[in-house]
Amino acid sequence: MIIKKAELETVCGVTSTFPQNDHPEFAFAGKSNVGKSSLINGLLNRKALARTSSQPGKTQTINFYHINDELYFVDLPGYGYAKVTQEVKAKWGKMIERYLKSSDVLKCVFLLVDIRHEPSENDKTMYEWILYNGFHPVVIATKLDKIKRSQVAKQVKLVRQGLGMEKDGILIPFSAETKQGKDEIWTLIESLMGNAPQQLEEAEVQE
Ligand SMILES: Nc1nc2c(ncn2[C@@H]2O[C@H](COP(=O)(O)OP(=O)(O)O)[C@@H](O)[C@H]2O)c(=O)[nH]1
Ligand SMILES: [Mg+2]
Repeated sequence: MIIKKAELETVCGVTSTFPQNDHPEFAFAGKSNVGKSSLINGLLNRKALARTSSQPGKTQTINFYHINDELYFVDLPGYGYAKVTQEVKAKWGKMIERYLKSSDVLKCVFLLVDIRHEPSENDKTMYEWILYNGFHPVVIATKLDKIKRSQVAKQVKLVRQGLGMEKDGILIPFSAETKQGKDEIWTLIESLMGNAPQQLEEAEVQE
């Protein structure tokens, strides 16, 4: 996709009403510092549209980026940030759940995990939560440049097993440094843009 325009259109906090967008939405979830902002910037060829930070836990909002007046990237708040209270974590969780349940145009939820590590309990919970809300999570294993090529297959297996991924679940390794994985992610997004939302497809199957 050629990115002609990308702008932060809406920022939602815990008490906000979410926008009723007409264009397809693609959401990004993952723990703080996993590389979510770097992925969004990388996909959009921008250096700093989404804020990257070595201080995790700053993003406490759901940010809607409108791209080419055609689609949205939805940056969900990072979880697993140790320095916030249980109460704050619960509020973020509720906000994410409210979004997953309420969007009529959400096509796909990307779950980011660090390719170097075994997924955490929080990662597993998020994976199951996305499934529970009717979506098949697409896993992006970030920071691919930080491991040796010879380690990739082993780490991919560790992530797949750690999350308990479905057999046909999609996992794409990605590096914000080398941009490896970028074309694959865009191909997937473009293929889903014309589709009905997953939740609707499933509802139709049940009828
Ligand atoms: N080497 C490397 N560093 C990365 C990659 N992605 C993110 N980072 C670094 O990890 C830190 C957190 O990234 P950020 O995108 O802010 O994570 P977020 O909290 O999930 O939005 C920053 O210092 C980034 O430069 C990657 O693919 N490779
Ligand atoms: Mg971020």
